[in-house]
This record gives sequence, C-alpha cells and structure tokens, in this order.
Amino acid sequence: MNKLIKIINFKILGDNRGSLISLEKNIDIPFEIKRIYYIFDTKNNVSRGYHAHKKLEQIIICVKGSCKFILDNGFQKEEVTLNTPDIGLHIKNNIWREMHDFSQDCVLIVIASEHYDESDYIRDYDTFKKSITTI
Ligand code: T46
Repeated sequence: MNKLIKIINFKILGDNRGSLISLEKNIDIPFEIKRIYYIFDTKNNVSRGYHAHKKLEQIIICVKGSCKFILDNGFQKEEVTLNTPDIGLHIKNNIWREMHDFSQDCVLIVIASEHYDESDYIRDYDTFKKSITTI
C-alpha cells in the first residue's frame, strides 16, 4: 500500500545572515508549476479543505506557524503536522484532505500542477468514496 504522507525535504541554503530555500521545477518540485497560492490569516478554530482533486497535484509548505493535515485515500487516513519551511507535503490527486489547528501566524505556500479549476474539485465525501476503486 502506498504511503499517504509524502514529505519532500528541501535543502536550506543558509549563511551567517540567515536561511534561504530555492525550489526549481523538475528538480525540487516533481511537476510543471502552473500556479502558486498562499493561505494566511486563517481564523481561530477554522478548518479548511474537505475536498479531493481529480487531477491536481500540490506541494504544501508551511513557511510560518503550524497546522495539521489529515489525508485520506478512501481506505486509510494519516495525519501530519506542518511546522517548518524546509519540508513540502506532496499531495497527489484523488486524496481527500482536511486542514485543522492553524496557528494564528500560519502561512502556507502551495505549489500546484494545474491552473485553478473548480470542476477538478470533489467536495462531497460520499462522491469521493464512490470515485475511488483502487489505490
Ligand atoms: C487545497 C488546500 C490546501 C481561487 O479562486 N483560486 C485558487 O487558486 C484557489 C486555491 C481558490 N480559489 C477560491 C475558491 C474559493 O472560493 O478561493 C476560495 C477558497 O478556496 P477553498 O475553499 O478551496 O480553500 P481551502 O483552503 O479549503 O483549500 C485550498 C485549495 O483550494 C485546495 O486545492 O488543497 O487549499
């Protein structure tokens, strides 16, 4: 069975002034980058996500603060806390995701393989479960 939580470790290019991470298409990010967005100022006790994507793949980086992701492939669920900018959570298609426990200062940068397309979203859990036949 494939592992649900896929973490990519990024190299920190630091010197005595501080740290820097550089992400390059097809080197650090294993797909063509078509979109980047960021999520910040998530209100207290708010959860986000609750959907899967038919085609979209994403790498999610928590550059500040922390939050928890629950991933679900229709058969099993796994949880991971993101709280450091030197790792990326790689979420492939057909994975249901929920995001919880955002710290007040949490900033997520998301690198996406496709342009925004609402028709790529599955926002109903039963529909998601029915769409999954194998892993
Ligand atoms: C995901 C998690 C990690 C756009 O207009 N363009 C965009 O590129 C995105 C991502 C969203 N939107 C609109 C759609 C909604 O009206 O922004 C609003 C909030 O989007 P959503 O409710 O999908 O946000 P989250 O935080 O639940 O989920 C987002 C991504 O949509 C999703 O792909 O994996 O972040």
